[in-house]
Amino acid sequence: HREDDGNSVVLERRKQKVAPPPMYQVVMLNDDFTPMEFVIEVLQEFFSKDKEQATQIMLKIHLDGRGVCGVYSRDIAATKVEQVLQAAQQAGHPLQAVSEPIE
Ligand code: NFA
Repeated sequence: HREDDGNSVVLERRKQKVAPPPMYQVVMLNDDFTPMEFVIEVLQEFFSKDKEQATQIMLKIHLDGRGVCGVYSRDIAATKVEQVLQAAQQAGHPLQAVSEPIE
């Protein structure tokens, strides 16, 4: 309840900003058949990782069973999953990916 000095207009407007959209992580799952190099290429092409980042994520998935490839809005995350599944199917690899809300 402070005096209106004109600045309050700007300050109140900031409080009216809408909530950010919920974010989703794209998780890739390990399997015994998809070549490591294919996973690295997918991470570079669809998740904008450089070779070093892509290799680290691939190895994390290989060792832990799953790994986060990126965090996006719901629609973008769903598109990333589709792109991975289509590329894997095209190449004849069983690579799987899912999107899930971040906790
Ligand atoms: N586990 C696979 C292999 O040894 C590599 C892989 C990593 C597959 C990450 C899927 C995801 N060829």
